[in-house]
Amino acid sequence: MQDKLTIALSKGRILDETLPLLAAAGIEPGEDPEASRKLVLPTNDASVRLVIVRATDVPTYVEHGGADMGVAGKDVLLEYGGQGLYEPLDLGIARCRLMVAGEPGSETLRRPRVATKFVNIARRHFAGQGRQADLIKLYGSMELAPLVGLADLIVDLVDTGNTLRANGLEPLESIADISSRLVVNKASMKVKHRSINPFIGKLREAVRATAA
Ligand code: PRT
Ligand code: MG
Repeated sequence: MQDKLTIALSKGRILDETLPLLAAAGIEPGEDPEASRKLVLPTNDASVRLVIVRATDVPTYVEHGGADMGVAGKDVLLEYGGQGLYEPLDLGIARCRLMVAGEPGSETLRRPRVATKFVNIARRHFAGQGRQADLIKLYGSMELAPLVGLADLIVDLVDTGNTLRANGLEPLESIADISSRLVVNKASMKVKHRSINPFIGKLREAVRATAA
């Protein structure tokens, strides 16, 4: 018997870049997930369905069994933390860097105020340097914070650097290289390994073919 598999994805760049890999692994949604308002999407494989969740909710769904598998940015996984998930495959998509940024000269401040949505990552980063920092949690538009005096530095994702430049900010330090990962629920990995292992194998092949 075929195991039923639920895969959690988020709209936007992760969905855009995951769909071609899923297609190469033989899985295609019945309708365009980006256009659809449905949160549960059947696929051409009757045993596989996609669920659409917020990017930051993917680890929660997968850890607690709302989905067997999911695709999440390494940034989201580092911030989420914990040992509750398997992370068997780097999909090599949605690449960017987690960086400390600010106005030129801000790197030397003794006790910077740091605005970020990645408070756990930022706390670990500054603590690891033995540096004091006051963290300010934001949910978006981190680049604005230094411009209005809310913070001295930000910790944010940087791809082309255009957003930083457009706001007079500079990348100051790199924290981590980011790409999206396949994550798997630990119980599913045991109970449904007959379906999940071949699926991971096909995805791995698709990633390899894309990289080549
Ligand atoms: O949008 P929502 O709040 O629902 O969730 P989200 O913002 O987490 O989702 P989404 O789709 O924006 O990002 C999903 C994942 O894509 C992230 O978790 C990262 O792993 C990855 N990713 C890759 C990026 C970027 N590149 C990226 N450039 N996520 C965000 N950005 C943003 C960045 O925050 C900054 O505002 O793009 C801006 C910088 O881009 P450049 O090119 O101007 O440097
Ligand atoms: Mg976003």
